[in-house]
Order: sequence, then structure tokens, then C-alpha cells
Amino acid sequence: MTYTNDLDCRAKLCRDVILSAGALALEGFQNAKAAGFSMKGPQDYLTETDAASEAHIRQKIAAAFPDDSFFGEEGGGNIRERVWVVDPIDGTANFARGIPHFCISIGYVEDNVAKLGAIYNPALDELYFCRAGEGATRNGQPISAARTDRFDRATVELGWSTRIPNARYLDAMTRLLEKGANVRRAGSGAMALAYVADGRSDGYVELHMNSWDCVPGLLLVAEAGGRVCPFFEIGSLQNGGAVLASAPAIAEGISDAVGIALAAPRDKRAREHAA
Ligand code: LIP
Repeated sequence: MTYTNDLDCRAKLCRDVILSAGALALEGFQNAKAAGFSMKGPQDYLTETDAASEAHIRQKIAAAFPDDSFFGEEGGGNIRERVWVVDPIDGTANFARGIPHFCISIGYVEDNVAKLGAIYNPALDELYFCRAGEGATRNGQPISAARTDRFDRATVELGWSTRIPNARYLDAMTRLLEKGANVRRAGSGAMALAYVADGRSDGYVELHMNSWDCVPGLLLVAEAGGRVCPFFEIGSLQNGGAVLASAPAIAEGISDAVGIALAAPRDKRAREHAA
């Protein structure tokens, strides 16, 4: 298929490539026992499928949009005005240990504004997709963030990595528990953001995430009516940053508890833009 230079074509490419990379990842998952895994560092897993999935996505994007830049977890890349941010497998530790909670995460960003977000869990065949300003879907059906308005009914996922001292992570967890939230950790930050977008979770917090793990999911949550942090102000595509995404009614409470700012709600932003 030939693509021309506009967002419709990039959206089509994004859907096609995340599904084909998903098929490749699922095959790798089913053969994982034979292939095994290696470690990039402490608690940092790598499988052959991470590299194969990223190479597949990189090649398809380069063939369709040779002038777009590409920034991926495994091979790095460049960040120019138009950039694709790609995690070829998020939740690699789950993937490597036979737990079917992992996904592919692809975002397309222009001038530091996220335009497309896609997250695909091939084990459940669930594709989350959004375009800025057009709402979010799961397998084509509109999704919304949860309406949860009490912490004693809320489940908030807290992501962990070795990039942040344990004391800060434990402090954030303590504060969320003190508010009455159930705190979960499921090992895929991108999947966790998709679950905030579709209301399966009430919030997601991680004190530092890389852009390939969070840019697609943050756009999904915003498009699904949730609240998110201003990632491009408090972090960057190159260096990542703190992440918060939440059901709207408990977002201020989570923000207070963990000390991560919230962007203005979407309605307010739209009004300010129009003024
Ligand atoms: C990891 C996420 C994990 C998150 C880490 C890390 P990987 O990505 O899945 O949930 O807490 O920050 O980014 O290594 O599986 O692609």
C-alpha cells in the first residue's frame, strides 16, 4: 500500500503496523520457552522478540514515511519535528516469564504534540486507538475513563523501575494506601494507561517513564475523558518524565498524594484555545 503525507494515512499505517507487530510478538510469546531471554540490566529483560518487533515497525514506517523520525526503546533513533515513539514490547518482564500481559505501544507526535496513540495486547486481541480530538476506542468501540469518585473504591496502578530510588516509590505507595486506594502493580506501564482509558483502572502513576512507554497511553486517557499530567512540560520525548493518568473525579487527590501536576481538563483547554 502507498501512503501519502497526511494524518489519515499515518493513522492507517499505525493500525496496520501495530497489528502485524502484534502477530509477530504473539508468535514470539508462544515460542518464548525455546527462545529465552537476556538481561539489559537489573530487572531489565530483553527477548529476541523486542528487537524483531521494533525492526518490523521501524521498517514499515520508514518505507511509508521516509522523512519521519523514529525513537524506539531498543534501537533509539532521532527526534525531529515529526516523530514516531515506539515500544516494541512493553511489559517485557511479563512476556519473558510467560504472563500474557504485555503490549506494543506506538505514538506519533508533531512539534511536541501527540497526534496518534495506539496500544495493542495481542494475547487478548485488544487494540486501543486514538487520534487527538476524536475520542478513544478499544477494538473500534468508544471507551471512557471510570467515574469512580471515592478512594475506598478506587484501584490505582503504581509503576516501578530502577530509575527512581525505592524510597520515593514507597512514599507514593504509602500516600495512595493512606487515601484508601487499592494499589496494583501489573508490570506494563503502557497497558496500565490503556486500562485507565477504558475504566478498568482508576489511575496510573509512575515517577519516571520513558516517552515510548507513556506518550500513546497518555493521549488515550485524555481522549477517553481522563485527566493526565502535562508530560511535554514536566518531561520530554528524549528524557521521559513523571506520569499521572486518572479517572477525573479522583485526579486531584492522586496528584496531591504523589506530587505530580495535572494538565488543565480538556474542556477548559478547549475553552482557553477558543478565547
Ligand atoms: C517497563 C514497563 C514497566 C514500567 C517501567 C518500564 P519495558 O517497560 O513495562 O511497567 O514500570 O518503567 O518502562 O521494559 O517492559 O518495555
